[in-house]
Amino acid sequence: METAATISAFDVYTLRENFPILHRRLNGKQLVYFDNAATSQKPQVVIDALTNYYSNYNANIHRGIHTLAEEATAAYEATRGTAKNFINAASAEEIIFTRGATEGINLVAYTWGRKNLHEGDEIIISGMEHHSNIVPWQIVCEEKKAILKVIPITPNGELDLDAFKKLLSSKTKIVAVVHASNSLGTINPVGQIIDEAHKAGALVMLDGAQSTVHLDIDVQDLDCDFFAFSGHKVYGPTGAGVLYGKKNILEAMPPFMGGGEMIKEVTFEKTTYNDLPYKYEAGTPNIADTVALKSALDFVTGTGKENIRRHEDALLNYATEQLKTINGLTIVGNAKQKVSVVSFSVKNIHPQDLGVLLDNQGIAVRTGHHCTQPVMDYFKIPGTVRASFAMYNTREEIDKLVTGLHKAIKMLS
Ligand code: 7TS
Repeated sequence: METAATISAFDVYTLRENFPILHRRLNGKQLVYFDNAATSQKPQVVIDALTNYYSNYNANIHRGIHTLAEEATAAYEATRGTAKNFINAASAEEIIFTRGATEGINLVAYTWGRKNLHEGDEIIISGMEHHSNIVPWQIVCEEKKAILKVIPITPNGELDLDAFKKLLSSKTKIVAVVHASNSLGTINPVGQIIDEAHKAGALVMLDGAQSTVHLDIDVQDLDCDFFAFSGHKVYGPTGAGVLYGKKNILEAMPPFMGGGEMIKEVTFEKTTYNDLPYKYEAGTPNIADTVALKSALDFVTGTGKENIRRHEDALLNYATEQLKTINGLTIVGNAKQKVSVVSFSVKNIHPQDLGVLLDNQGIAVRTGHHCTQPVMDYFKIPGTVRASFAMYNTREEIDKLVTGLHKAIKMLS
């Protein structure tokens, strides 16, 4: 089987051979997997990395002097180096391993938030946040009597930047926004948001759960203070993710969880904490999945983010064009800049009914509010059908979606 490194030009059919699950058949039909925004499928190199770890060098890390422990530690730390390069952090100390984006955001809200927020301080989020970039801030606001402000969205699914500028003040302590929306596809103008927020003296946390797989990420160029992503949306295993934070900010924050590994010395009188990044990695971490995350990031880099982006943009444009030809179908989220996510609703048909009928035809989409209930409230809809495309999807699969939708709509009308 070819690996990404051996693929010279971007050939989607060759690339697909790296993903064994794409051979799966459902109800006699070949699987069409369009739920990539929820989680992407895994290339063989990632599956092999997991098997290899458990078959050959499973051991606990950072504490053993035996060979297996040294090998496991080296592999775990190699992922840190790869992740640092993948998002262009200034140093590996700024890469904290987490379970995913949700844990990264919670870590910042609980540690930075608890230390730095006071009564009357303000946090700005946006109207298109995933619940995991809303609820942690609500919890810390309640505890610290801080105030949550929300950047409104516009009918085409973009952020209202004029309204954002008006929300900013010396009371704003942090702006936490999604880089690319999981339910609308919108790529937010985060460079501008970061500039404005910094001018007002606020920090910026980016939720990179959807952007990391599609866009080039350079946290130094962006100048964001925190950036969180989940490995499982970047072709890696579940349960392994990254929180980036600027070193001086991470150093000044209190730890998240207490336990082994995050300490230097423990006595009953006083405990001193470990250096970065270990201060935020209490207990035995998710070694296997973190080790395999390196293979996923290398696979993406080997395939080439630019190649992937070009392919996914073409899929997005083709799908948008084709879907628009369906009577009664409305695309929800028409931002100028989008990642390859298309949400839509069909007049008088519940999204879930469409989802079930598409599944019967072997087509996996997500339906519902996509953990962005305020977005659905804004558009006054119960939910959408969402097709989200990955590097391995094809135009033929989009044709199947369109045919499948025609069939489903006929049955439901
Ligand atoms: N932020 C955004 C923008 C997301 O899309 C998601 C997951 C998260 C945060 C949370 O990521 P996790 O890996 O910690 O769970 N989004 C979705 C989705 O759109 N469908 O399923 C999960």
